[in-house]
Amino acid sequence: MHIMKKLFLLIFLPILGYGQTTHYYDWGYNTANQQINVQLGDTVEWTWVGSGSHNLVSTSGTANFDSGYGTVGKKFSLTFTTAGSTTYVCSPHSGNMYGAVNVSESSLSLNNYTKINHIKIYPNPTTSIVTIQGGKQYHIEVYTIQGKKLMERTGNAINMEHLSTATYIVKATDKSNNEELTYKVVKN
Ligand SMILES: [Cu+2]
Repeated sequence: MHIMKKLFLLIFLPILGYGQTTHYYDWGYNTANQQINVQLGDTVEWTWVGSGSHNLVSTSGTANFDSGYGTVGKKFSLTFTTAGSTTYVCSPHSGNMYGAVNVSESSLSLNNYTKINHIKIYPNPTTSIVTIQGGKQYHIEVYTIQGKKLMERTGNAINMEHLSTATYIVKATDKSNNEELTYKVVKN
């Protein structure tokens, strides 16, 4: 079963286009409140730095891990295949060595969402429907700021009426054109 699952991930994750980025972090006395945001399928690798002997153990959430103890130069890496957050600590130094890995299930790159588009979306803020200027047919997706996909449809407008008051990411793609527009939309 375990081998089948690994095989499945190896074969299908690339096809489905999940992120496969490796994120590198230090792990030592001065690593309080690490917040590591990754995409499903990404790997996080920690490297032990500084003095002391430390472990890295999950305390709650979707993943379960225990690196065992090590000293400077030790590495521990993990690929995250379930969406959600997992908190972790170094057992003897949980006051100043702790953090969370937040795994989002979408392929939305949160680094890109502030990029300025010359095509407008309106109205923004909105109370219901937002329209992308130009009348083209897009694949429109709405995400939370954390990258969780909430809705999608094809067209040049989408109705956000039932969503609660917050800021959302609206992504519009036109594959025929390699066009990808990303907006921050405020829902009132
Ligand atoms: Cu420690």
